[in-house]
Amino acid sequence: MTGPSTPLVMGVVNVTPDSFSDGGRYADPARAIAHGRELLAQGADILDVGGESTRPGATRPLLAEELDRVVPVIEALAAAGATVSVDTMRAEVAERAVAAGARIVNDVSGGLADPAILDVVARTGATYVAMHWRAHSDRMQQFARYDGGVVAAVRAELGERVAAIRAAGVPDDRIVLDPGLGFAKLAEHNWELVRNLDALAELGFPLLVGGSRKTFLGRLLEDPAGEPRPVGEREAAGVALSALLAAGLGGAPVWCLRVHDVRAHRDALAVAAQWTPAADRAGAPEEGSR
Ligand code: PMM
Repeated sequence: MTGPSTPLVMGVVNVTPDSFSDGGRYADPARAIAHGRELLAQGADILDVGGESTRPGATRPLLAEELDRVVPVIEALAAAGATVSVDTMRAEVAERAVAAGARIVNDVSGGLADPAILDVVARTGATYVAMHWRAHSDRMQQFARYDGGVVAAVRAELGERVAAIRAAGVPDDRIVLDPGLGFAKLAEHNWELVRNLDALAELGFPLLVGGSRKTFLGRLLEDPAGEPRPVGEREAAGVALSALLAAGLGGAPVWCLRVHDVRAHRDALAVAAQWTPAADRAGAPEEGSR
């Protein structure tokens, strides 16, 4: 998989009662399907369907709950022609999701939570997104310590995940890596990572970045009393981040951006694309036009 010059846009479809970013708005499958269709119409390249909230402090759903949430939504969106990704840490959910039409398994634990997920990925031929992760969300912030520097640690730990993923039989051209913004990270760790994506790109895989609406943006925009900007009011900062990453300011190309408001981020990418070579630019003028 080679990175295009403009990143792909992955639209988030959280089928959860408690996600921090969209707090249960699409918990009902019918509403989640309608939301997914809307994101497709806004220009999403991939729809990421998840049934487990990973917001800091979240507790895990039962396996049966997670399956009930995601399988009907994946079936409907894949049937509507979407490229669907399943956001899960569980092998069984990954297996059922691929059977329902998902082509990408997005595992925020990079195979650490349920190592059998790697066998499912190898067997089914799915593309695998391995995110940097240290612990489940109820205790992950205890692990936000990086004595030798966050970039070196994330790079080394993702490198270990790549070894495990390869050992399970997943070919390199189906592996994508993700720095895991907000997962066992303090605000400054996230900024350090987005400024140094070149170090992660050196591992040799496409990169996916998910910064949309996260706490580090809320902290950046905190009010004079030190209160973080509420989650629903962080979109503009996330859009700015997407534009800067798409323009290459992360130090390496980004293959895909995981976002909530697809239309706003698409607009940002259209602006950033004005700095890429004309041949790669969507909407580049035909020869002779002015
Ligand atoms: N973040 C969340 C969930 N899934 N998957 C990947 N690959 N990368 C991320 O950064 C990521 C993810 C948490 O955000 P949400 O609650 O808004 O979905």
